[in-house]
Amino acid sequence: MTAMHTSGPETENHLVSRTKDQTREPAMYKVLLLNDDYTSMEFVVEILINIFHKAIEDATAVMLKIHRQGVGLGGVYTRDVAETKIEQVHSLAREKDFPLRCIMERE
Ligand code: TYC
Repeated sequence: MTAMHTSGPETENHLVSRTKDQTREPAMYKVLLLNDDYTSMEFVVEILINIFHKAIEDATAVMLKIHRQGVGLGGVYTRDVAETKIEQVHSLAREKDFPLRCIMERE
């Protein structure tokens, strides 16, 4: 037999039950929207309502924050959900020929 490791839960083919299985919170990621000079304010508000499930008042406030400060928070999600939100935003922006970009950042 070659390259058999000598420790861990399956040593010598015994399945050893762990007495102390760890649980862990999933890593969370901020999805951040970036300002640009061409995407319409109305479109960004629509994105914040339809993709990030914000109320119109919050969506408007976040859009204006991005417009004035360059970046703003869409929401905080697990990695897969954050990746999907970003794809949805970029896909909808491309359909309208807007250059809107968003990024994710581990919390
Ligand atoms: N700066 C854009 C404009 O003046 C509006 C805008 C806001 C664009 C937020 C992108 O993420 C953004 N039309």
